[in-house]
Amino acid sequence: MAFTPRVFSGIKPSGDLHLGNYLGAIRRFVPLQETHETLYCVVDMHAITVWQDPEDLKRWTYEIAAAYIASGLDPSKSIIFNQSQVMEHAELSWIFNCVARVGWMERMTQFKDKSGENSENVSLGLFAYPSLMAADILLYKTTGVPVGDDQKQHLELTRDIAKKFNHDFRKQIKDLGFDEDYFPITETLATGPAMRVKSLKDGARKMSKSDASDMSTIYMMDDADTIAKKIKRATSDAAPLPETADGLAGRAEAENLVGIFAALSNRSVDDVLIEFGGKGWGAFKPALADLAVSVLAPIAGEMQRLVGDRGEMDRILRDGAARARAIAQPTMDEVRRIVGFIR
Ligand code: AQP
Repeated sequence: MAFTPRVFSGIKPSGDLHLGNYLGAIRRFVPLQETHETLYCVVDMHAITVWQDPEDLKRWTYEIAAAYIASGLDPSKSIIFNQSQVMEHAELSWIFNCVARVGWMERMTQFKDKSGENSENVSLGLFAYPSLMAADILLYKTTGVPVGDDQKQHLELTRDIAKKFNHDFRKQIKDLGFDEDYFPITETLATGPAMRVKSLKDGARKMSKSDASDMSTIYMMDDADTIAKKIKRATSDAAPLPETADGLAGRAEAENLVGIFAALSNRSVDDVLIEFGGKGWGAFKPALADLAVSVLAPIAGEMQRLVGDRGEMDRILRDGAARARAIAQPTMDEVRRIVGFIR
């Protein structure tokens, strides 16, 4: 059976959005709305796998939806919604909890990273997180997901769940009139080079919402002075910039800053180094700050406007949820029949 080319992705409202979320995720979502059916979700149910203050959760949910729209997602083309408004995510995730094996979850490196030494004491939801992610994706029979490297293992697990479901319920799926698989085997979508933005203070760590230091992270809603100050104080090294990308090897912080410049200006790293090779940080950092402000300031301005208009944001999220439900509900009706639930 041919599946409709459909894209799903989401961001957790677990902190203020940053440049990594923009370059690594949101910006890559935009062109896909021209070629695919697209669903972009604010995954609030994922966010609460670790403690979230309820007021912050709401604020960040609006902020992400606003960032999607301010960055170019069009609510009349893309379905923009928050996960908890479509309860079928939770229901399918429970069924997947009963399909997936504990050993599969135990192998997830992100769980090990996030739980650290404390794995007995984290929420059960954090452990089952990949099962909810599989439900997010498969509820819409998503064919492609634009994920970064950090999510590849979770996507692999989504495929394992789809394969096991398709296999375990082969007879019921056939009885329902499906010749082959019920769920697609979702692919990673290539959307150009995936930029991993690193902390401004440590080129070995990714820029993250939950970083304790504000100076490590450029937030999408930082003002121009704050962006300039953070870039000025970003960790760099004493050497001038090299002439080519090869010369960045072993210079993680330099590689990060040049990579950010290249991504923000849609140029290759080599091209950026043709301009800046041989120059010092005193020349490069102000140019990077100006560039970052020129890209982020208009988006931040539009985000401010949108988050200030709760009525409009609620309308967009409710409309998105209704359109998401229109796809999700027929799927869940079939899934219930496949597993043998009486309705
Ligand atoms: N530093 C980054 N560089 C590139 N892409 C990034 N993403 C996150 N950080 C970077 C991408 O943003 C999307 C949303 O991710 P998420 O909200 O589900 O959570 P995350 O990846 O765990 O992001 P954070 O910011 O690090 O959140 P916390 O601190 O709460 O865990 C994903 O597509 C991700 O690849």
